[in-house]
Amino acid sequence: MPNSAKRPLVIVTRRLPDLIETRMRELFDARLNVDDQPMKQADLIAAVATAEVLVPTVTDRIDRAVLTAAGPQLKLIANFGTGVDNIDLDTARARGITVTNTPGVLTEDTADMTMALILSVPRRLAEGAAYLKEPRQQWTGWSPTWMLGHRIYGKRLGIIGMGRIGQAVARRARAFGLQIHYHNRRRLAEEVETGLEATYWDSLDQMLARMDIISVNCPHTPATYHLLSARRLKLLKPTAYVVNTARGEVIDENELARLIDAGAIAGAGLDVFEHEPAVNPKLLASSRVVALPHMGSATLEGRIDMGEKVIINIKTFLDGHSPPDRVHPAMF
Ligand code: 8YV
Repeated sequence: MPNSAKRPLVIVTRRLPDLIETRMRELFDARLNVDDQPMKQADLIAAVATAEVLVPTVTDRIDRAVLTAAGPQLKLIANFGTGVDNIDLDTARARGITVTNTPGVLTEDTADMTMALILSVPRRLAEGAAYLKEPRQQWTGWSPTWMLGHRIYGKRLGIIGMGRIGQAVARRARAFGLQIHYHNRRRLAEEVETGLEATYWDSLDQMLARMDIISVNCPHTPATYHLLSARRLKLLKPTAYVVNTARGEVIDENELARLIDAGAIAGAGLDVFEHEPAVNPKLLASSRVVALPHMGSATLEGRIDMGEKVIINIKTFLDGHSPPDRVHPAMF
């Protein structure tokens, strides 16, 4: 593109992989966040006053105040991420701003991390690893009754949210000998269900009461906020584990922490939290909780693929076409 041509102003709120930032600089008048400090609401409001395209992440709250402050030139929010619960979709639509996301490319990485947590918590992986590294502890050697966890083979896994990621978790879990159960807004097509050997539960309550491990894989929407409420968490067996790689808001985190503390739930593997970056101290203190700092899609390959998707969405949109990953509020 000749230097004299006016390139669209694209404001990116966080540092992205070098390869992606380089390409963005080539294609757009890209304003990048070299310090990678999360932007405050005031910074976002200032950004949308001039940006033609905004590229936010999960750490940016693109709420009504931000969207109302947007100038008429802001036409696209190309989210770097699949979840769009950070964006007020209704206000964006009302203001004629298109929203895109990055589905598909982080499915396998997130499913891997889910499987890692499903293995880690019942088998006490983090506890064992921390034990050896703790200088005050002195490992005296193998013992037949020490550090015993629980077998996952043959146990019942209940997946909440059987979209791309839920199904990828089911495929992995079957290979580990888990029985697959699921609850979803819509029942899967018969051939998909049969292929996964999955049992559908119309009633989430009934499924919860019978599972050994629960995996949360649904998006956070107004309908799924605290889907695992205090009442529902109490339906779980005291031997059950909860794994969440979706969004913290889907679980009543305080109640989960309280029930684990009280021995009413066996443990949890959590990659996401209700008030990130804050984490309930009870969860952090519990030896029965494996807590990760939102790492589900944190592979270099995944983040490059996400960046590629963002670029394709922006380019397609600016070329006057419907971007491939356009988000419609009704999808969530
Ligand atoms: C992303 C995620 O890293 O894409 C998502 O929905 O939860 C994460 O894995 C994050 O959202 C980036 O904005």
